[in-house]
Amino acid sequence: MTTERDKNMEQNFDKERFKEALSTKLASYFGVTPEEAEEAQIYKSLVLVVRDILVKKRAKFHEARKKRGGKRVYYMCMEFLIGRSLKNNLCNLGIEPIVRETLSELGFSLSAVYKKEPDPGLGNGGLGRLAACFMDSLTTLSYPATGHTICYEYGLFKQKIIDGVQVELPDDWMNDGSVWLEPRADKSCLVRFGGRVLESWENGRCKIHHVDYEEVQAIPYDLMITGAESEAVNILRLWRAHSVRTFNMSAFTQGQYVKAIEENISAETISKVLYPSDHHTEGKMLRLSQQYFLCSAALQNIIAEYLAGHGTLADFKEKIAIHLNDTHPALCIPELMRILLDMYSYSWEDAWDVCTHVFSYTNHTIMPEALEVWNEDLFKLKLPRIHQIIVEINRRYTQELWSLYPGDWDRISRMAILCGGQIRMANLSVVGSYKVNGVSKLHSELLTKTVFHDYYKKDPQQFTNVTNGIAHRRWLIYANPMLAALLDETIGPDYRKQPEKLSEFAKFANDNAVLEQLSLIKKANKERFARYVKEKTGLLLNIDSIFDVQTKRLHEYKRQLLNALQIIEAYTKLKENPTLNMLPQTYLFAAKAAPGYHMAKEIIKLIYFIASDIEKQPALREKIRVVFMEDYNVSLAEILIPAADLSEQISLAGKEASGTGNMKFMINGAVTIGTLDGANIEISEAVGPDNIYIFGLNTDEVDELWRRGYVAADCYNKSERLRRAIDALGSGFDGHTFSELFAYLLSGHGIADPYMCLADFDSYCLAHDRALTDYQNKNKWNKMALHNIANAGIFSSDRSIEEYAQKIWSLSKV
Ligand code: 26V
Repeated sequence: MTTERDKNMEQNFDKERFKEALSTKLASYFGVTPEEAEEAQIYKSLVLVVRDILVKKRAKFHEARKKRGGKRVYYMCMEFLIGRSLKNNLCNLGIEPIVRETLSELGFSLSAVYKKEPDPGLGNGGLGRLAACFMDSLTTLSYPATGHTICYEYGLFKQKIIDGVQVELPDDWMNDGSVWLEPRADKSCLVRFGGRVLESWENGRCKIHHVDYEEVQAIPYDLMITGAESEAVNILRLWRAHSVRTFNMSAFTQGQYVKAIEENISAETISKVLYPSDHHTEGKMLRLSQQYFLCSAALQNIIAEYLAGHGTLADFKEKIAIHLNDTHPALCIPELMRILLDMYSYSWEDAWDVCTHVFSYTNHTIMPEALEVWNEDLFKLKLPRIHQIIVEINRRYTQELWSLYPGDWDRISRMAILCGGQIRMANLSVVGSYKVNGVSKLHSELLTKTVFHDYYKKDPQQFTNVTNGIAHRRWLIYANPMLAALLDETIGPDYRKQPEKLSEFAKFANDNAVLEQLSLIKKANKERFARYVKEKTGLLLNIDSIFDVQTKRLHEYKRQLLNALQIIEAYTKLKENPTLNMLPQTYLFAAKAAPGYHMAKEIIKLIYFIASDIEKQPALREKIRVVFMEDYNVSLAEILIPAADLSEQISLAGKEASGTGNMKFMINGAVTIGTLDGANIEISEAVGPDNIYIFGLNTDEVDELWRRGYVAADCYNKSERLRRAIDALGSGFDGHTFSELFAYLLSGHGIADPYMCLADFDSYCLAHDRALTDYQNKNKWNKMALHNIANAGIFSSDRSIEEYAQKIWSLSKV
């Protein structure tokens, strides 16, 4: 029987015990006493102490889960943008105050120790961050879940801006980041590439022999995931590729030292680096190798674990859910088929029945350039057995389609997995999954009307929506502790685990003391951010200006260019009339561009030189200022988002599947200026039209305008404000002209202004004007902020996960 003491080990965590545990780690790993230790040693030893707590907790959770039996979920994703772990874990465990006090007695500041942790960039943006938020909620809610991903040696590049040009530097996060990881060599397995497939008949059955392949060893590294005030500890399993060829001693002894090492290199490249261009597939074979590497290693591991616990695969499909986060892990489907057919002698029908009861799939974009396809000939060379299986899945599926839609070749070829020498991963994912979902109401609806329309017609029940969410503990409670304290004080702490209770904050909409508090908190967060900016860039921000923020990946469809045009217009007007009485405005940007994305880099350059132009005019920069923050990542987001007054969510309607930054800003009391796109629509419904600035075309209007024939020049000719902004591109900023962007917007190579910045410009400016006017009415603005916070509960990933558990995975809590 577990005693009260065992039950919650961290509750018995006191200063003395902590000091002792920390000293032991410092002594055994670094040979120093706390007095002699350096900050970096404190950081690493503290991580080791936390890990010890988690290992014990994990063991208990594991036992409870085993005893209960039931279903578990595996969340498959090529990216988990987890952010730093130390603070999150200390807060989740409720031991942050003790750690802070003890360290302070030893002469260390916990905040400084936090900064020693690298921020692992194991994802590009929204998709990877969503996966991380989901692991947080799954664990907090005590669902048995395991994440599988790749342990990239180099995460997303570090960004420097030099003279307006983005320069990419390697993100070597493992050096100080790997202390969190537990290598599990005991669970390693082999993944096969290349070779040939031979068939032979034995006892009336076809046997498959894969020969001449190359093997790569997959070694998992486990990261323990905590939940808030939760007994659960789940695992994120990160796979690293190693060469199985042992060091070539004979080459070495023959003096070919370098050759002996070179032989080990190729296998390891598989987990070397994260591909940095989201929304654009390049069809690179290394990316395909990464995908198969993850799928094969994870599935071998899932099956081995299952057999260890159950002895047989009999109930596998009742006990296991495997979720494909986008199409990137879609090879899990043919890989599970391969394992069941070739290793466990399943019939095709039985194996397919397992697959189609186990897999579910979330789509994250309908942008055509992000939909993955592989060249079939190259695919076949790299993965011959998997290719055979896909051919057979496709053959059977198209046969079924033929009987449903005899003679309808167009439809059948649209729905086929193989077509024109290409393998279509989205089609594979839909065909192999029992449920498919989009990530916001609008996006899920668009899926059934466009890319997946044929499948939707065939089986409407297969499609559903689960609107994205964010880990509100990380993004509100830990990132904005003052706001959390105000909420605790006003509505009590229940919202921490029941985010829908945030709605009780609406009761304080007319409480002037609370509104005043809210505005003081925003001010303090702006000050905190300004200190950070001062330290990083030397710039002194004006706290009394409105902080207007757009942070997200740099992409044409997200329209940072539209934002820039609006700023140019305001700036040009101010230059013409320097004494203009206007609300001081600070425009903050942070964004990484894919390294090969020329237009995105031009937009960064434009923002950079608008900023530097303004900096040179001390009188004007009191009124308008632009700052481009380098190297956007989770840690920067955590300090920048709480400081925002206005949240820019201005994608062209129909293009942003959901957005999750919009939710992070909202829950921190920023008001959104945005289009009717992705989850903005649901945000707008939640807060009501008076607490958001909606502008621009909606999806129907965008479609209609395309059909009629969109002519960007017409907008230019009609609007004086727009002309002023666009003409300024030609005259330039800080000595740099932007003729390419000018041409992009007005004449274009193919279509001018493909994301319709000009069509939405006037309406955007008007929305901005309204926001600036409202901001000057402090009481009104504070109320808007309050309503945004009070209505943000539904955008917690706790709600998303409850929906996945119910509607998709049929999962229950331990
Ligand atoms: C595609 C590729 C192509 C190959 C190279 C690496 C890579 C990485 C990611 C992607 C898929 C991008 C899809 C994506 O990130 N979608 C975003 O998902 C968010 C979470 O659902 C959502 O909030 C955003 O609106 C959506 O753009």
